[in-house]
Amino acid sequence: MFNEYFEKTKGKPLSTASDRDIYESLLSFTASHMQERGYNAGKKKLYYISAEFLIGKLLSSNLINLGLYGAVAEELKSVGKSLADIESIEPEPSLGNGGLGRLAACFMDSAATLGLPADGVGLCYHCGLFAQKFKDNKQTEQPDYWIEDKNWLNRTDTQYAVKFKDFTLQSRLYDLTVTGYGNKSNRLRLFDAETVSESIIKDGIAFDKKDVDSNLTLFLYPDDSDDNGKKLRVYQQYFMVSCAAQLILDEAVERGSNLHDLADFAVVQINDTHPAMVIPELVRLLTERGIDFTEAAGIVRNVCAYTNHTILAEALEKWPVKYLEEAVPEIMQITRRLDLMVKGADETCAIVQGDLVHMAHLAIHFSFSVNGVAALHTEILKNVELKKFYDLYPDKFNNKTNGITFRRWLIGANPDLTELIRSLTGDGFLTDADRLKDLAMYENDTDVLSALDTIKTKNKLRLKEFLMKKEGVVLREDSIFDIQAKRLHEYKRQQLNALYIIKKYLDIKDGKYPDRHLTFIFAAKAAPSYVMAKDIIHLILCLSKLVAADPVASKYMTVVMIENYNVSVAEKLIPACDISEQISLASKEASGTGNMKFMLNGAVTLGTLDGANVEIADFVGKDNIYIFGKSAKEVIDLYKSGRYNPRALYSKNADIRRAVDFISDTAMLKIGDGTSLRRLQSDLINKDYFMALLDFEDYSKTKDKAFADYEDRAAWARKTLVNISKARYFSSDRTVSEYNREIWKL
Ligand code: 26V
Repeated sequence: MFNEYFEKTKGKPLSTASDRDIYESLLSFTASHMQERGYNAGKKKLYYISAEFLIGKLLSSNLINLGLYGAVAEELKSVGKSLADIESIEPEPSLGNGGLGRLAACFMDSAATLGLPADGVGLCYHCGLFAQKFKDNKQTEQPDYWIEDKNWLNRTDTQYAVKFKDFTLQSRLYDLTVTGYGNKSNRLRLFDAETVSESIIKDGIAFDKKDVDSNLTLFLYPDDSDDNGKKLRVYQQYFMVSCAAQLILDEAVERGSNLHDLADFAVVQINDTHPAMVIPELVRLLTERGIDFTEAAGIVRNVCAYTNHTILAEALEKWPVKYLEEAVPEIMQITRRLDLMVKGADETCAIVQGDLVHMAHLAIHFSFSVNGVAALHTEILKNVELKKFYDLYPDKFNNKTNGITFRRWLIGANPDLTELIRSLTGDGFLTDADRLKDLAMYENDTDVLSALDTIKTKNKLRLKEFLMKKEGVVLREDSIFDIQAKRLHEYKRQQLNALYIIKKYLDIKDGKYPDRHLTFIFAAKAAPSYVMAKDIIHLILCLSKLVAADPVASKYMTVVMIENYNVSVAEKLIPACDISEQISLASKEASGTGNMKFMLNGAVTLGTLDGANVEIADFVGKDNIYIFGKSAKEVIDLYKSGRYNPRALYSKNADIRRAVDFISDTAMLKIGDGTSLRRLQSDLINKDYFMALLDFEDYSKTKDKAFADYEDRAAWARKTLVNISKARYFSSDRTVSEYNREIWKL
């Protein structure tokens, strides 16, 4: 079919075309098929408002969902072309930081697949998150342009005026079609500001932060380490929610709402606090259209639902009153009136406290549902972090454990495993993940276990080839691939992993060799102004160089930090993984979703009892996961008592001291920057806020055990089979169905 389309539209045979020609033609071919599907419709519609949609490349996933992937791949193959090569031309839209944005993208896929009328609403960033480049073993940031002349965005005629205090910006809506697997489509509605200009970007990702009309949608999360950066985020957020609110009301009226009954026509999911200003903005627009303030506030409360994705205090947004007053005084005024409506005895639940607006408090008071993203996380919200709100509104709180779309993370990323499962259980699991339970009957089938092992090796070879081209590193496919891929943050504890690597390196120097070659892979971006995170990247890159240059150590281990982690890299990395590192300090990782992707692809988790790891552990059982470290309760108590003392651990434990001391060893200082390495070392000894030293011993012991167990190849393959089978619960189809049944009611 594509062959014919190409010849007709291009006037030449496919076999003579360049990969770029084919890519651009495939894009229009696919887009026209998506148009034909039509859109999910209904009286009530969900608006999932999010500052991030980490959608990844779209060609393959669109072809998969249209059911055309296999046929197009075959057609291309028959004329000597490869769909994988063609796909590599597509630029990846990096419209997210990590899990929160990727979750939004998975939900879009599932909602369309389930036939729910559900649109995503966000911003059309010109560069998205920065592109990461390593220079002198350090992270640098570059703009990441992704919008080419030929792209997936549909420019619409929809425009809204967004009024700030001193000026008005005109928006423009761009739609991205999201087609369900074998179903109709929904849309991702991305707003841009007409006046934005890429020409103001200078020297990496620097630009004039005060020039709001030129810079508003240039980047995702501009560096907010200074006041102008913070103000810019307020402008961005208001622009996003004002466009969203205008769109929601216009569409609801079009579907027959008189606005008093808005809750019968629209539900808004507020994805973390970034879109929380949609609450006062909806109130403003409803009063502008003649509804009285108190009724408007009630309507909005019945329309909005809020998802919390973090308990880290520094990530819970609080905006200075004066920024809001400077940007949109009317919204500040409305927020104060809303605050008065909920003023009770407890000052700590107020929305406006002193000179700060607590965005999470605004979202909780004026939503009908508040959810956490994994069972443990929701319990911590209810009983610790948001306890006072839970006491006020016990019925609002609920849990929705995250999920991932199997279309991208299994069919797309791991075609061989998909084929094996299909041959064993039939096609059903592609739309009904529960069917993966049928895999359990093969637990003792040696043919199946050895097929799993063969597929893993094939995926390792694919990763090897990819990294050879991308970074010039050479991996060994007979090695154990131990992978930690996620945002760089101290609570996720990449530094703990690095300390283990140092220990292994020093053991090897002492003549204690591992049974098998070990490959430690990291992939992570650090926020541009996050000094400690950048120091950790520097440590890992220095270790990687040190090991590679050592003739003995390099025989037993390899350390790789992949540049510019993104969805496409994840799709290569995850299917090749043996051991999935999920080692956050217990109580700190709200859920994690990488943990689910790794298990679905047959990796075994090495992790703490944190976030969704707790549920993973419950499902797979203790023989099929490696758990270590202090519990969430122990950690929370330790914070409360203020008794954590890393220096005492450092003094007492020789293994810890040896690893920590090595960070500033002369061998390291020869490669790295002494200021950065010593700063990190001193932080670990004197502060170690996320308690890496506390869990070091248990982590080392447990990791050694996992490496030893890997040598019983059949037993290991059985663990991978159990993980794949039990991953069924973590399908985002299940999560989205729960949201719909209990919150959205579409
Ligand atoms: C954001 C920031 C930004 C500034 C620097 C510090 C900092 C720390 C944390 C965050 C987190 C923002 C929210 C977020 O991405 N949460 C993630 O949401 C995922 C989907 O629910 C979940 O799986 C992850 O556990 C959670 O970290």
